[in-house]
Amino acid sequence: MALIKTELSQYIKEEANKLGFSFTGISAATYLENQEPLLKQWLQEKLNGEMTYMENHLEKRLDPRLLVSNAKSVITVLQNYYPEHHQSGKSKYKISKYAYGKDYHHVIKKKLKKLLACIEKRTGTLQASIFVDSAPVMDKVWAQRSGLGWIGKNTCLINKKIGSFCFIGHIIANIELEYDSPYSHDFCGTCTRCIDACPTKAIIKPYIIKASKCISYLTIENKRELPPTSTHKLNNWIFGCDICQDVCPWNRFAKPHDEESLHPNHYLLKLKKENWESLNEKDFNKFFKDSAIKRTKYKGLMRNINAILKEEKVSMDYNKK
Ligand code: B12
Ligand code: SF4
Ligand code: SF4
Repeated sequence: MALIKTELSQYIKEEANKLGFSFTGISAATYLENQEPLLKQWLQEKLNGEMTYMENHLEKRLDPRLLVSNAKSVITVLQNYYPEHHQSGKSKYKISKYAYGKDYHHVIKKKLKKLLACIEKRTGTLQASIFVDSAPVMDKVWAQRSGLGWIGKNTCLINKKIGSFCFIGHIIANIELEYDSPYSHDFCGTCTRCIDACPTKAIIKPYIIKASKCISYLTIENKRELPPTSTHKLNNWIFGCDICQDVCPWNRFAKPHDEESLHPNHYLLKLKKENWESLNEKDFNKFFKDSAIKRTKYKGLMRNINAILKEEKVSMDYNKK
């Protein structure tokens, strides 16, 4: 039986590798006891802003066996999304790298479906589900538990070989497998670059983020007008923010991914500020049909652009005085 588990686990990792996932790790599906106080504290302090979905299904978020009955294993994959070509120049509004290509939820789900089909060829039909930021699952914690990296002071999962520009996905299944050891080292050391560089001071303490201050939250999750105290800190970011990852020394080793679907949207790298400002809803829907950028909807994206424009006008008027 032990040999079967070892062989099957090895096979899963090889198939995941063939599908282009960067790394795969496996953990026993158990209750995340040590996460309960941390998650509850984060919610109690209202660090989730208005993301009320984070308050729901706490038991499921902490225990994958409540998501998939008889779950025994969490198979976690990392997908590198560090792009070869970046937006560059001052004439650009900035989009975070995770949204350059097709919506990662669909891209990874499709690949995980193929992986599950491979596993089922070996095992027969399983009780299993695929998760890509689509359900109450603590993605980074599972990646850390299955040895794929550590959670840095910027709160991102960092893999020593590819850095933090990677997505996380899982298959939770009712098969027993061979489990990897949790990642026990934290390679942040005395570094505080991410904390120092964050323009909104959203990393309120090492490893703790106040989401409602984060540009990613403000420009994507937030449904209201941007708080006037934040708009001069956006630094041209109109969808997400990569600053605390761009400054991270562990991303110096990031290598471009080769996942076709995640290559930058044809229009994205070309668009200059004036093109973004004059974008109409029809073109937005056409250009970003398959993109994660759709999450803000046209209205949200224009709200972000207009907030930056308004801020620029105020500072120009001030300088004229
Ligand atoms: C909510 C959310 C956000 C929120 C809050 C961010 C956050 N850190 O939670 C906002 C909107 C701000 C956000 C932004 C981004 N997100 Co997001 N987000 C999520 C989501 C849905 C849940 C994360 C979560 O559980 N938060 C709850 C709190 C409690 O968790 P936490 O901050 O990780 O807190 C832990 C630490 O505080 C720690 N802790 C507490 N006290 C202490 C003390 C010590 C000493 C230590 C060591 C630890 C510690 O324990 C807590 C629980 O583990 C996940 C998907 C998922 N289902 O997991 C994606 C996810 C985390 N996001 C992702 C991405 C890509 C981003 C962005 C990079 C997007 C962008 N470019 O704009 C930014 C990064 C900003 C940042 N620095 O984190 C990826 C991250 C991949 C990776 N390599 O880490 C995920 C995993 C999605 C995915 N499946 O790929 N996100
Ligand atoms: S994503 Fe940007 S705003 Fe959010 S914590 Fe990182 S640097 Fe700060
Ligand atoms: S910038 Fe430094 S402190 Fe922040 S996550 Fe990277 S290594 Fe850790």
